Amino acid sequence: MKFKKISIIGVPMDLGQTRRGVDMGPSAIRYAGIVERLERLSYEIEDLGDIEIDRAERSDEENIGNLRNLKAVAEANERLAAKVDQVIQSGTFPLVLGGDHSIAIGSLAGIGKHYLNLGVIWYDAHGDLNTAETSPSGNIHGMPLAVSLGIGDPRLTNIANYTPKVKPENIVMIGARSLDEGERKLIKEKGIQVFTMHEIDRLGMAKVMENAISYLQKRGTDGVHLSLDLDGLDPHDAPGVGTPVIGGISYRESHLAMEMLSEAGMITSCEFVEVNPILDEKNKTANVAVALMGSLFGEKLL
Ligand code: 4U7
Ligand code: MN
Ligand code: MN
Ligand code: MN
Repeated sequence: MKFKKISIIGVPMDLGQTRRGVDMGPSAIRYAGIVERLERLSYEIEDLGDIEIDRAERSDEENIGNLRNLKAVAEANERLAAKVDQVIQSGTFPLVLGGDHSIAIGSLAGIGKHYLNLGVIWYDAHGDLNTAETSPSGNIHGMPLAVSLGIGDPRLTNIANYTPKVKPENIVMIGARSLDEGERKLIKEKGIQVFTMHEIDRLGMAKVMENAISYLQKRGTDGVHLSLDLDGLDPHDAPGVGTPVIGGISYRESHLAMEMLSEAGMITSCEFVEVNPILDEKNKTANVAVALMGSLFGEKLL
């Protein structure tokens, strides 16, 4: 890792979906000891606190078309983009803690302008490639990857005043096992590289990560953002998520994936999202998130 300093940004966002409690994700991850864990790896850690979210009780008027809480989600993502931009400008590593996955819109908006050829690893049970037209739920946490490709409502795609934030051929999805019809279509149309659970079962995680890493290296990426949705893991290992899907990636496999990314030294920003302590078992999911961050930032047993 070429960074000495890590800046933590909490995003207590729950407006991208309908389950309460995911706004407490950043607190749960801090409580699980993220700062101490990374300090032990001799990074300098700066906790920038939380991005402000408009907490007014929501009514149906906040839903614009099929986009739930559009205005509040867009505003928070503008603030997050500005904060991430500032962190990268100061030369430190942005570590974003969610919050629901709609916050990837703001993270990528802040990151994208700093790279000519940004890569993205989307570690998730879902594709997050819906638009207002294809979404079965209207939940913006199911749309951030499409938005970052420039596909969707301009009030989301134009955050930070440019679009797109990433090219489809620079995206690698890992762990997918629940895709909607519109998402499948987009994956095929755009040629997005996907390692579904089938490939993980068939090849094993070591081979999948080797392939994922060499794919992004061959693409000539000058930075790689890791967007890790805890529901990419199996609900047995990460029960505290709003949209669990059985048959997921194990804790061990995830651990290995993070170690391989650490060895490759390619990750330049990341976010860990969808931790919901209300749905969790004794903060297990936040503890798993912190353990994975430990591995990603270079923790070794010996
Ligand atoms: B997450 C879903 F329909 N695809 O769009 C949708 F299955 O950030 C789920 O990955 C989205 O947790 C899950 O609502 C979003 C649904
Ligand atoms: Mn998901
Ligand atoms: Mn997601
Ligand atoms: Mn989810």
